[in-house]
Amino acid sequence: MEQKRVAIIGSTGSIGKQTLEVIEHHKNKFSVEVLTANKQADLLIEQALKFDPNAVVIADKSQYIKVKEALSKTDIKVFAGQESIEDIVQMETIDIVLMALVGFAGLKPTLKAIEAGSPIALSNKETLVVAGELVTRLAQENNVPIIPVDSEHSAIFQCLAGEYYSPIEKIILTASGGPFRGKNKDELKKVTPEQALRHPNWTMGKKVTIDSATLMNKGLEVIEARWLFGLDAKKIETVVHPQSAIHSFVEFEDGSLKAQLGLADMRLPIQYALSYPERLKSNFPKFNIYDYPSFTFEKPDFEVFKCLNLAYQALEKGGNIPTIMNAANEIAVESFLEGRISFLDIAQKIEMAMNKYNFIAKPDVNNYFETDKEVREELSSLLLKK
Ligand code: MN3
Repeated sequence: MEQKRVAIIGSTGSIGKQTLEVIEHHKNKFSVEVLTANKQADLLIEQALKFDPNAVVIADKSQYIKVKEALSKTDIKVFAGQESIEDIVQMETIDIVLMALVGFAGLKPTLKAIEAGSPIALSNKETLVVAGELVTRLAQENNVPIIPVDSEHSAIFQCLAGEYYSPIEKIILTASGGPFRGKNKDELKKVTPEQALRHPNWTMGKKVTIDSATLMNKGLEVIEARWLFGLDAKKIETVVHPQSAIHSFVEFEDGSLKAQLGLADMRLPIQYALSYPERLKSNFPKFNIYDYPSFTFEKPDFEVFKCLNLAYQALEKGGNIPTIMNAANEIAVESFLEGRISFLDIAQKIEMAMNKYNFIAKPDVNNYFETDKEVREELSSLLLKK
């Protein structure tokens, strides 16, 4: 494998940092071409000095001078602003873009990277949730591979290697169940953000950790899978598997079931997405089957964890409904973290939004952005601190 030049969009977040760990382990295979950060200028500077990229972007313009000065003794180019992230993904020297932004913010740079023809290792699931039809169609037209980083989708992607002509009966996405597995509605009424942030198996950013507690994360992943693998919603199931050892299953029409197993360590799917179609030797801790004397499986509780249900409904209705659902979820999660709404309110706010805003059956690119903006602005003024 020739050395790949990697652009990490969102390098100071959880996935971005783990991507740099992978690259550090495989310096002969990968080099860092671009790093971008939203606000964390100090960490961006530290990463830039260590990995010597061609260019960095700090989205927060007020920190441009700070970054520029800190890197003045290097030949690293420094840019600022959201627009610069959209421009930089089109740089010709990029071999693969690792898209690690969180939320709707990932959509525009992903569309720009597709336009430029860069392969994309996609960690940002919301991009496919809000505009999956558009993103996958453009990727196909531009011949751009989208390689999943999300562990469940990476598992399915790995199970499908070499199965190009094999008809799929269904895929089964595994879910850990989060910190509130087995709880009823009464018990969930008063849970705090601190409790919701205590995920049993995975260490992740705040947004996805809360999404895991509500099971919205699994709902988003169902929609993500629909677009990545071109499957009907009826062929996408979810199962609660508290050990988080099996990262997902594919069942073929002949009845054969394939699964991918590994530790709950995002560095493995990140590395696979970067090295695909090759596999690289890894120095990270490895899975030991004797640490897992039993695997258990439970049906998810769609009544208590209503968000999962809402996601299936959004997928079925299609159009801009998933966009509405996603925007409402992002604001509701933020509001819950601010202590302004309760845990169970999250699903309620999302459901209200899904019923309230105008349905557009066949959205164009502007409709997606307008829908997101409308929902986000209105709910922010209602649910967030001023
Ligand atoms: Mn996942």
